[in-house]
Amino acid sequence: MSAPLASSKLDRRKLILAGATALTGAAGIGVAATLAKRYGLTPPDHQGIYNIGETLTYASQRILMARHPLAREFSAREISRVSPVKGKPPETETYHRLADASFKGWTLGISGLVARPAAFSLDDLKRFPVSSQITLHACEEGWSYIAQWQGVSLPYLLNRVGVTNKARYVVFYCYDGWWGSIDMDDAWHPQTMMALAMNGQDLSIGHGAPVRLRVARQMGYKSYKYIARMELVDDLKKIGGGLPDFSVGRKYAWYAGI
Ligand SMILES: Nc1nc2c(c(=O)[nH]1)N[C@H]1C(S)=C(S)[C@@H](COP(=O)(O)O)O[C@H]1N2
Ligand SMILES: [Mo]
Repeated sequence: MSAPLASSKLDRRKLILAGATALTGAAGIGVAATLAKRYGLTPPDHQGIYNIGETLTYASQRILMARHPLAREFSAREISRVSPVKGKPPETETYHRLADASFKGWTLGISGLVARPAAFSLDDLKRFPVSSQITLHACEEGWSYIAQWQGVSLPYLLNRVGVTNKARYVVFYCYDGWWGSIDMDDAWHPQTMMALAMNGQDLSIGHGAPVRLRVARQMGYKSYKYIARMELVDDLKKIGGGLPDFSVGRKYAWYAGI
C-alpha cells in the first residue's frame, strides 16, 4: 500500500522541483530552495539559496535514485588487485586494547530512537544472515577500487532494534574520532551494510576493523571505518557540535552521491 503512495509523492516532488529549477535567475533558484525545503529534499548542510548546489544534488539524486535504486555490482573477476588504505588506524588506548584482543570485547551499540536498544558482539554479527556485494569504493581524491564486502545488512540490524518513526538519520561514531550520518533512505537501502570482511578476509585494521559501514551509492568518505556505536536521531543539529559529519567541517558535502 505505501509504495505506490510514496512513489506518486516523489513524482509530484519531481514535477514541482523540475518546474522550479527550469525558471531562470535568482528568483527561480530561491523558489527551488523553498520548494526543496517544503518537500523534505534539503540535505542537513544546506545553506539556503547561497549554496543551492548541495540542495539540488541531494534532491535530484533522491528523485533519480527512487527509480534506479541499486549501485552497480561487479563480478569476482573485476575485483581490484590493489585496494589502497586511506589514513591511519585509531591511536587511542581503547582501540589498541580491543584490537589486541581480536575485538573480543567490542560491541556495536545501537541507541537513540529505537524500540530495543542493543549491543551486538562480533560473534552476534557473524551469526546474522550474511550480506555480500562486489562494489566500487571511490575516494574523492581520485582513486578507486572494486572489492567484495561481506557483513550484515544495515536494514537487518535496524529491523532487529526496531526503528521508531521519529528517526530521520543514523549517526555513526568511530574510534578515530570521526563521526558522520546518513539519512533513512540510505540506511534502509538494500546494499547498505556493516562490513565485517573484505575480499574473503576479516576486515584488516587498515580498512576499518572490526566493522565498517558500506554505503554503495556515496563516495568513500561516507563509508565510516572503525565503528564504535550508532545512534538513531531526528535532528543532526544536536551531534558533532552542529556538524552532521566530520567531513563537513573540512568543506566536503554531507551528501556525496555517485
Ligand atoms: N573512521 C574513519 N572512516 C573513514 C576514514 C577515516 O579516516 N576514518 N576515511 C574515509 C575515506 S576519505 C575513504 S576514501 C575511505 C577509505 O577506505 P579504505 O582505507 O578502506 O580504502 O574510508 C572513509 N572512512
Ligand atoms: Mo576519501
